[in-house]
Amino acid sequence: MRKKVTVVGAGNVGANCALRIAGKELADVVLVDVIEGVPQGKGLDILQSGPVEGYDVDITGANDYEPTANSDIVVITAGFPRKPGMSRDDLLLANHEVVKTATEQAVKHSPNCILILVTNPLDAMCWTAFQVSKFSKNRVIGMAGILDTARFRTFIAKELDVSMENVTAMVLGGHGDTMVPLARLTSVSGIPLPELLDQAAIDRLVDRARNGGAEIVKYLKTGSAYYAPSAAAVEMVESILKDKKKVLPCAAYLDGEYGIKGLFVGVPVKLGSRGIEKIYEIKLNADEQAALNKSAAAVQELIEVLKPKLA
Ligand code: 2OP
Repeated sequence: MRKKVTVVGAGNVGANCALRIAGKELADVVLVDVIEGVPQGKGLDILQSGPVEGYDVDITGANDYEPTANSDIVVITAGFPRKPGMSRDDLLLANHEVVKTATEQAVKHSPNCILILVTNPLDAMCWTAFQVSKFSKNRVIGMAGILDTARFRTFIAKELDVSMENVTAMVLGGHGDTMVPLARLTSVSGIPLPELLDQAAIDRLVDRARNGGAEIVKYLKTGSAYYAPSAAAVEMVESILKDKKKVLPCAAYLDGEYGIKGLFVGVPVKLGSRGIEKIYEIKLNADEQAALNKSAAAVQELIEVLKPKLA
């Protein structure tokens, strides 16, 4: 039987997720949005690309969750995007309501699904979905680290004039200004980054990766990035559906790992058919742990605002 993925939110991120899932023939896709006609229209348009692109999956659009029943994965992208000058955290209360409703509905119709969150502020929205779904912690996962490392990898490849495919990178922490790119664990075909670039250059690239989302918002003016975010979310979908067990940086619920408890924060995880199958605890030096603690504290602040809303 074919796999089924629901994508909630038929905006730019959601539609591109649907397109990429179809392009890779990973699953049938149901695109859900509150705006009448938009998921149906985009769904049909993506479906009609099939004969040209050579994929054979079903794509449907809906304004309710009935057609999403028994999805294997639900990707939640719905929510308000940033405008220039806004931080991801400025979206907290509005997107909390969107994610709460989406989670309630998704879980009602697909009680056995795995939830992938994309909506910002990402780490806090994972917490909302986790509380509302009451799912086990391995089945609620946030997309951020793959995107943040993709940006870091891109900038490193450009700087060194090497293939992006050869650059692997590690970013920990929240998907925000306090994210923690780890140059020590970043390499080009195994060559540690600090052997290829001096500290000033590394700092410059770290800074650009950290502000990679804002850089694009500034250009677009009316919204945020969507090509790289959808590519990142679909890498997670693929690893889960094919049980590839890729080790990827994702937002995971920490229960004492890295000294952090009760929060979603970006860490390296193994993604397979059961969702998060392992959280890798890397030994951090004092500076790295301090930066991670600072990032976790920023996420905690948002959770404190949300807690009364779910009481
Ligand atoms: C970004 O970093 C939208 O959070 C997303 O571009």
